[in-house]
Amino acid sequence: MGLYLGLDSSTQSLSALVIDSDAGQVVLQEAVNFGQDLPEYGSPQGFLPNPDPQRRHADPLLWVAALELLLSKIAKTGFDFSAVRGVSGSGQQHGSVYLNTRISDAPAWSNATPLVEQVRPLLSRASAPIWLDSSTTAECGEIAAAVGGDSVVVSVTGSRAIERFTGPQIRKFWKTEPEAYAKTVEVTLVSAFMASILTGASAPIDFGDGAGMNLLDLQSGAWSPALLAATAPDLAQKLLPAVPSATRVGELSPYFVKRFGFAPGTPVLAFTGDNPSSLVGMGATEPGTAVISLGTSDTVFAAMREPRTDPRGYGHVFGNPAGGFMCLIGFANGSLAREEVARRVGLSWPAFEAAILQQTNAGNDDNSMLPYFFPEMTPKLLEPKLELEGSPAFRAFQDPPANARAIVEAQALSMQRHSDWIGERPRSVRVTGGASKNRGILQVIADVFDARIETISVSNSAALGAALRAAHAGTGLSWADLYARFVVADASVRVESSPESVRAYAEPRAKFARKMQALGV
Ligand code: XUL
Repeated sequence: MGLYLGLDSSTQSLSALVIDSDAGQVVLQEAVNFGQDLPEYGSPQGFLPNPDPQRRHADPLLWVAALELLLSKIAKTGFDFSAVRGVSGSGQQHGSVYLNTRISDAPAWSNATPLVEQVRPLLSRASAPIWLDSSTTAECGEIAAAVGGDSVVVSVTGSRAIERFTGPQIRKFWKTEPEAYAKTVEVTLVSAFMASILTGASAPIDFGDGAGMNLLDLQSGAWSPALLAATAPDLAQKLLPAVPSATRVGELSPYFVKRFGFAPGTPVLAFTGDNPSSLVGMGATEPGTAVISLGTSDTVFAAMREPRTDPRGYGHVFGNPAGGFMCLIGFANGSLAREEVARRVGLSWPAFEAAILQQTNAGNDDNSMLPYFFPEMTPKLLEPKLELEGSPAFRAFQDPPANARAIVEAQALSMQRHSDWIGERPRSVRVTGGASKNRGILQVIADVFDARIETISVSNSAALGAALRAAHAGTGLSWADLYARFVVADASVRVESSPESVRAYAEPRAKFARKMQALGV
């Protein structure tokens, strides 16, 4: 049997998923919820509460405790860990852990003491800033200025200097706690930290997650000397060289072998970021298939043949775990904005769907919307920007069907415009997330992108991606073989574009572009 374990250390939970590569089946899924299962860490939402909404830190020991608890929970089900042939994982991106001793230089994990107590003395910083932290605007400006502007940061690292990215966070740590920074011998990411705990040795950061630091030179795969210097002193010595995602970073430490019965020598593949891992879990590592995740916020991600960067500076480029690169573009006005329209015009969710499918047409009779009910990251708008253009009833939010279609069309046009720089026109778009059940939304995306829409019934694409990566390395099965077994599109939800509707979007697309230009974004 070939069992492969994937772990995903996300903001609110740590989850495990085991696949049987021979049988083509997911054989186990288990999770630990940080707030519910580990209340003693005082992090109901996975991070330490702080009155400052910009400051979001988590306790790295919470993640270590969660790992032990998760494996104990799995052990209780009678699962035979000795059948696992490989392990990989993913982590919430950008979050950073600071160590005063490299884990490779620390004593081997002892089975006589809880792991948390062995890791605690190794931390040079008690908390880890995570991706929800937005407190580093000053540091972003300083880093960009030091290297010649944001366009330089984009062209080297694939993203502008961004508050949640690791480089600006490291710089802030150096500025505010210089002594603790000086005592830090290694800075690592959530993903590589978890791999280090499992192997009992310092696991390197992979290209997938490393690209979310504003430090990695995408072309060379090495830390950029200019960005290192702009970020904090002596940073080069505190980072292990980044590695391709397919690197075997070690084997499970004897601690896990003894405690849970894993086979000695079980290989551990580099951990990566949760978004690169989801690219695998969604079966989208080949260019031509894009993924749209419709959640509280919306995300578009896709594999890229070449390391292009977004000339407008909103998108990000990360490493594709299957090789090459991927883009990721985030939109803050996702479901919250759709729900706000539904609420204003009094449409239930089924009526919202019917309004798009049955009561309106592509192009919406020239009724259009700038859909920014809340501040937006793509394009960057610090203030809400809601503008309606069209009939008087539409402008007064008194034409429910047209109002419903308008928000969805504007969001789809925005997703297309802001992903056009990747230079790949997706032939198929895989849509996930709560709103992917809405066929009206799927049809609009199909017509705006002129692509086939598929939905994939994978509940945890990051953990599945991790298990698939471990299986790819362990079995030699091709990605195509693994996807055929584990990432199957729901045959009942196939939405094709309609040539007539595709044509109808030419003018709305041009109009949307003019609106963006008028806003200067
Ligand atoms: C990506 C990002 C988030 C986290 C969530 O840039 O910040 O998607 O990875 O875990």
